[in-house]
Parts: sequence; structure tokens; C-alpha cells
Amino acid sequence: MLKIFTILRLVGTVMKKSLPIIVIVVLVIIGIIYITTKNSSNSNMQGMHMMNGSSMQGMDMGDKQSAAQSNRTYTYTLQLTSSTSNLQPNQQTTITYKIVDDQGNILKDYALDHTKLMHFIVVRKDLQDFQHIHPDFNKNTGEFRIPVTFPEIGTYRLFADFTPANGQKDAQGDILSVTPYKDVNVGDITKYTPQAVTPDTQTIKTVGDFQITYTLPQPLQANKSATITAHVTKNGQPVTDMQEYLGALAHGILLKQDTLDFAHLHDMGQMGSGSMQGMSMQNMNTGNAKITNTGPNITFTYSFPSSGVYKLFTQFEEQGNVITTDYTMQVQ
Ligand SMILES: [Cu+2]
Repeated sequence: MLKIFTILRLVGTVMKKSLPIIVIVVLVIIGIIYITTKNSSNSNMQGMHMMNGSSMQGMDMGDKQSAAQSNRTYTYTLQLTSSTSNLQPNQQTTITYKIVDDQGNILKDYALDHTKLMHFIVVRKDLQDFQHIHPDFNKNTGEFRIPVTFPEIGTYRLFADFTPANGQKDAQGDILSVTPYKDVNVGDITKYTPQAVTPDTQTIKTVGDFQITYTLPQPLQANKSATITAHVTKNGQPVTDMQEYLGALAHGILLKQDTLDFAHLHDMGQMGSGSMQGMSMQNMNTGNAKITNTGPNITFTYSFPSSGVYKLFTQFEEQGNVITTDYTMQVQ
């Protein structure tokens, strides 16, 4: 017993004596970790700045690789450069904007994404008045420019949907596409009463001469892969002459009520329910997409991240016209 006590006391003494040393060692280790991690992120930005004086002038291969290699995910904001203080309904206005990364640099290098550098989605926050349009781009200034007409008064969300060219990957390892947004007020919004976003009870929607019949799982549940099919007929006849639209058979912009969570879905138009079979990313993005499925069914597969009310805007092209249909659904 005494022996144990002696040993313990001995250990205690040693510990007391070496404690300061242990603390110092730990601090040094923390310091090293901190410095090494800090150095690795700084070097990219410095590289970008240093390389060409004025930041972001045409990102070269080095930047693309360093961003991808560093696995550092940049975040981006939509910076409006035109005034939006006096937007009026039914008056065309030119919106200009730039995309700025989290280091304050203007993004000028974009990957072609479904044949476009930038997809611009405009929607009133009650999910009315949806527009999917494509701005002009000035690579020298990094500025996008687009004429927009807001049909009614209200608060609108402007989404900039694009893929940075730096090859960043998202958590799933897919090429990262990002969708920063800005809200703008149009007209006297004190007179604006948002419309209710009510789930559709009818499965058939009519747009001009088109009837679109929706089939979806009942009940629609969150975090479960769901297949949504839109069967398209025109004057009662199945539409089988759909054309490639922006590198796909159809695009689906899915927006959640209130939060306006955004998802961009595609039916790639390949036989075998919307799969990518026989479709290269290259073709998809450069518009050389050869769709083999030309209708009458459009299919999207999606796993809703949370319960709530969602509105799906589906767009396809037929005889040179882009048709937009929508369907509002309740997800449990
Ligand atoms: Cu687009």
C-alpha cells in the first residue's frame, strides 16, 4: 500500500514539474496547425491577385487548379450594379450585376452550363410570374446585363444560376453550381398582397393548346427519391416532336414556398427515363445534345430535402416555342 502511495506521489511530482512543458508543447502544436492551414488558403488568393495585378482578369489554368486542389469552396454573392430603387410593373428595365466571390473578387470565368454561362431566374416571392432568361456577359468587366419586365407589383427574387469555371466540386463531388440571389421591390409594395401558394388538386394543367398530366408518388415524402412525370399532349394528341432545349429535353426549376429554396432539375432526353445515357457533359453544355426521347413524357427524379409546399416550373421546346407549365405539390 505504502509502495503504491510512494509511486503515486512520485508521479504527481513528475506531473507537476512537467505540466508547464506539456502545456507549451500543446500550444506549439496548435500554433503549427493554425499557421499551416492559414498559409494554404492565402496562397491561392495571393496567387490570383499577384499574377495579374488587377484581380480576376481572366482566370488562368493555375487558378482553376489551385481552387479545385485546395478543395476550398468559394461562396458567391450577386452584386446588383444597376439601380433597383424605382422598378415599376410592366416597364422594361435593364438589370446589370456582377458575381463576387468571398474575397471580394469579381468572377469572370464561367463554365458553359446547359449551353449558357448564366441562367437568370426571376420570380415573385409568392411563386407567381416566373421567368427563365439569359443575360449578356462582358468578360472584361464581369458584368451581366439583361432587360427585364416585371408584370406586377411585388417583391421579386432574382436568381443567378451558374457554374464557376474553377472546377470546384460540391459535397457530392459533382461540379459545383451556385445560385446566389437578390430580392427587389417593384412598384408600391404596400399595395402588394402575396397570393397563396396552394398545392394543385387536379393532375391535368392546361397551357394554351397543351395539356400536361402530372404523375407523382402519393404521398410525396421528404428525403425519398421521387419521380415526377409530365405527360404532354397537344389538342389531345401526345407530343412526340419535342426539341432539345438548352442541352436537355426539359428543365425543371423547383422552388419552395416561403424560403424559395432553389433546385434546377433536368430531363436529359435520353431513352430510359431522363438518364444521361449517350449524353456527354460536353454535348450537354455546348448545345450539341442529341436528345433521343422527344416526348410525350418528361421525367424528373428528385429527393425533396424537407417537407413543405413546392412549385415546379417545367420548360420544354416544341416547334421552336418554349412552353412553361407549373405544378404545385405538398411534400410531407
Ligand atoms: Cu437557362
